[in-house]
Amino acid sequence: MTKNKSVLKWLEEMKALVSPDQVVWIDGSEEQLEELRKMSCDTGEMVKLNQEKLPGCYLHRTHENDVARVEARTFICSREEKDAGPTNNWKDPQEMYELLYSIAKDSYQGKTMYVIPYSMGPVGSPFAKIGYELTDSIYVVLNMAIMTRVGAAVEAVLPEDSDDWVRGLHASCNVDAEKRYICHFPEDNAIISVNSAYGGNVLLGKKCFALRIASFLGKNEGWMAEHMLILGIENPQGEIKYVTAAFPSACGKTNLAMMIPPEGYQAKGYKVWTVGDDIAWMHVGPDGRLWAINPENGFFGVAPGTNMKSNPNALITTQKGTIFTNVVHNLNDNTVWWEGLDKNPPELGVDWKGNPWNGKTADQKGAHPNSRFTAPAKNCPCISDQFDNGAGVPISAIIFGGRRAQTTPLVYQSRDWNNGVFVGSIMASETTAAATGAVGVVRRDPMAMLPFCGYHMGDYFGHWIEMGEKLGEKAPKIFNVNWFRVDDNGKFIWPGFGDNLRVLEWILARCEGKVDAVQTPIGFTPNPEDINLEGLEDFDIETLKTILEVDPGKWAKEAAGIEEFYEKFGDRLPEELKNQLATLKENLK
Ligand code: OXD
Ligand code: MN
Repeated sequence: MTKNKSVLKWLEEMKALVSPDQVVWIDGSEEQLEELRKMSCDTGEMVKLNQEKLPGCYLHRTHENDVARVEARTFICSREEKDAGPTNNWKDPQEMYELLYSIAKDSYQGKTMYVIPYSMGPVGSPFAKIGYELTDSIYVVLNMAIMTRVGAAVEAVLPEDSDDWVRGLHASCNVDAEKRYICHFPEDNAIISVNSAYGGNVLLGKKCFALRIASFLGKNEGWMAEHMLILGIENPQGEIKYVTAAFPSACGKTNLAMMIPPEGYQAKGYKVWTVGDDIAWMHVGPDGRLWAINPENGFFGVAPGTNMKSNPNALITTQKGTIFTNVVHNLNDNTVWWEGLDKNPPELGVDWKGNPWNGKTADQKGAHPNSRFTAPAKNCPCISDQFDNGAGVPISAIIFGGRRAQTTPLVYQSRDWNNGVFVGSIMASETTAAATGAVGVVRRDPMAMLPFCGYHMGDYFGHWIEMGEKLGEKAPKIFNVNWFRVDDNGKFIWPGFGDNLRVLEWILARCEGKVDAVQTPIGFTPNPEDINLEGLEDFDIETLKTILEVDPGKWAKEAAGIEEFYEKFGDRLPEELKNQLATLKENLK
């Protein structure tokens, strides 16, 4: 238990507010966690799975109305409304404290308050930050113990008089969807989440702290908190280069982060190493380059669609010490199942709602589409040996991407940093009408941060530009990829998955100045012969050309869409980005 004065003072205030029967301090020991696992099985909160097949694994079901992040009920409570910006919901902090405190009041009566000291980033890293989460849920404690570093070791590195830590209060209350609020108070370093018990809303270290609060801290302190995977690519000479990549949710970030190189690449000695699958904190290092750490300690991945073909590394990662949420309980052997795991759904199953479910006859999905695994990063067969390095890894390239049936080529490189910021700011995904070949509705999601930026997005773009000025010549190169172009039948053209390494290879070759490229109105695209297609079946250079194409007509429409989107930001849109848009239009003439 800490001696930090501000922590203890806050704790007393929160205890007086929520009135727990007792307070338990999480020390991070295996004994304590094991005791909690037992207690949660006794109450039915979790189910212990087959320990021979899935050692240390458990199943949990959330309330039916509480299965995903709730963007409409997520608020940035900055003092001034204009500081939250046009892309966030805003409420006045005083009003919200009053409302949230009235909801949370006495809500721990008859319950235990768990105090979780946690570190985002390796404990003691100069880039790590500390948070305290108070929760009434053992499920939250056990998930936090996987997703973050928790316990006494964290407290040992927080000086007694430091106020540099994030306050997090979680109260499950009655999981009443009408009174559910996920609120951030950036100026107070505080998060309050009430009436939910679902991961993204209640594991406060993740989206709430590591993105929303941290993006605000990053702006003020001169670093960046981004919704990005971090990946190391080792070449046959044993050199490892690191890239980060931002994609909107459901574009395969975890798959890219854990990809398996194509056979030909494996034979030559290429390897891929995972540093992170969701969040990157990036700082200018002592050598002037950009260095990234993954602030998390586990993966909170979407289960459906994860299988030995799509992402074997992720599946293997979930085979021990994992908490599954809202998947199918396979009663045949007390294991789990989800759509897309294999073609053998259990006949004797329980669906995510807790009802008997026969996968052979059911006409409804057994696992919730947003069902999850919470798995320790150290289980991952391709986890990087730099994962725990508090200094992070140096970043050669930053990659943006989205799901676009047309318009956006397989890959292009921005002309320079500011052009790259523009490329990130116009990121978009289409709603997946792709299957029918129709072009879906475009949803802009700048840097994949739309739901996660804790302040005005116009200022966020400005912060990116400032970071580029700091980095100068040493700035990573910025690229955009699109694995999702479709043919006239709506079929994906690029094979994706491990073959994406072919594109990453070109990206690294560009970073090292090893290949030329074609100048287009939007940036540089590859000379088709510079993408290695060796070993690819049913895919030739002519097909490649079709997905490298930049159609000025489609881009003119895109520019009009960008202009409309940019209007939202008013005078907080940096001049540099206005100029970038003007240049794009000019280039398309
Ligand atoms: C996530 C998300 O859960 O981005 O990581 O939605
Ligand atoms: Mn995410």
